[in-house]
Amino acid sequence: MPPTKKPLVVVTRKLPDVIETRMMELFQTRLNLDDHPLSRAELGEAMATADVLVPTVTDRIDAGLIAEAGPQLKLIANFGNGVDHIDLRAARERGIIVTNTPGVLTEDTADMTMALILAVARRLSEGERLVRAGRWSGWAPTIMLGTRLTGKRLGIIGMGRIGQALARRAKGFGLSIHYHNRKRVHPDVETELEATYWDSLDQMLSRMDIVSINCPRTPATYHLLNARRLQLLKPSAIVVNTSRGEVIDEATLSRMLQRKEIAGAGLDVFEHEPTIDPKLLKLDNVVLLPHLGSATYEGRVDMGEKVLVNVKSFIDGHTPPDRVIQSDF
Ligand code: 8YV
Repeated sequence: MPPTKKPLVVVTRKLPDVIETRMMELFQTRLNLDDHPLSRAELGEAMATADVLVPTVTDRIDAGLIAEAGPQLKLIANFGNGVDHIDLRAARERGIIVTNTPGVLTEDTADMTMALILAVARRLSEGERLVRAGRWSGWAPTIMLGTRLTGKRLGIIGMGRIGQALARRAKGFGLSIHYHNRKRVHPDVETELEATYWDSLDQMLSRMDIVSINCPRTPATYHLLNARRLQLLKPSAIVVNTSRGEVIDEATLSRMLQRKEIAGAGLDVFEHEPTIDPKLLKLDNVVLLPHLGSATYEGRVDMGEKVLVNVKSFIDGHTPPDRVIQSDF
């Protein structure tokens, strides 16, 4: 009997070596060795030939691309938690299963969110720039004063895994925890986190010292912080985003930061990555990171292992554990 052909798995970006090695042992795998972001044409070719596509956040898989998929493509096993770059409806209509990598980047992303809160409140990047530029003329009682965290109110938008992990950390820094979520979390979680639930996002926004975006980007959360809502914030407020840029109206946020209508922002994600509103680049009261929320070695390996399990279980004829189900979008 001729050996059965192994399914072709196409991976769009460079993954940790240990994951790529295992991937090649298990499947017929096409890697992206030089790690360039795939063009639309390259993605189309991948969709036309792959049995399984392993994309990342840098691949926009819209309805047009899904229409170009060959009949053999049955699984899109995303390397990443957020699946907003994939048209889930088009995938479902075409009978393609989509999986993601939940749970393994919670702690890393919560760490980065806390780091951004501290960095903005205590002016870390600004101070570092001052020292490196050779402009520090010595200690003085009133230079570069920041804002104390203890006793302030943190409003978390999206109290899922990452929101809760952030709340645990923030409590340790003496912040009081407030949140807005589609659904109120279990009373035991509220008790543990001493968290106050706000049914009205508008009312919460106007009372917070720090606001952190931790909800996924879905059609319902696009520009959730629009101009009207941003104007509800106190002028002393700090906004932090480690979710997706599209949840905030970036142009309005930049303008308000420039005019000091909002005190500061810590942004790890942007509306048009990797392009950033040029106004933001000129501001001292913002800390800007290149989408590093889950960027730890351990996190990337864990994400890769999740992808391997999803692909393997699918190929073996089982339902992959991290199937993104319809109610998720
Ligand atoms: C990932 C993320 O780095 O998983 C996510 O949703 O935002 C990031 O932490 C990226 O999306 C990988 O595709």
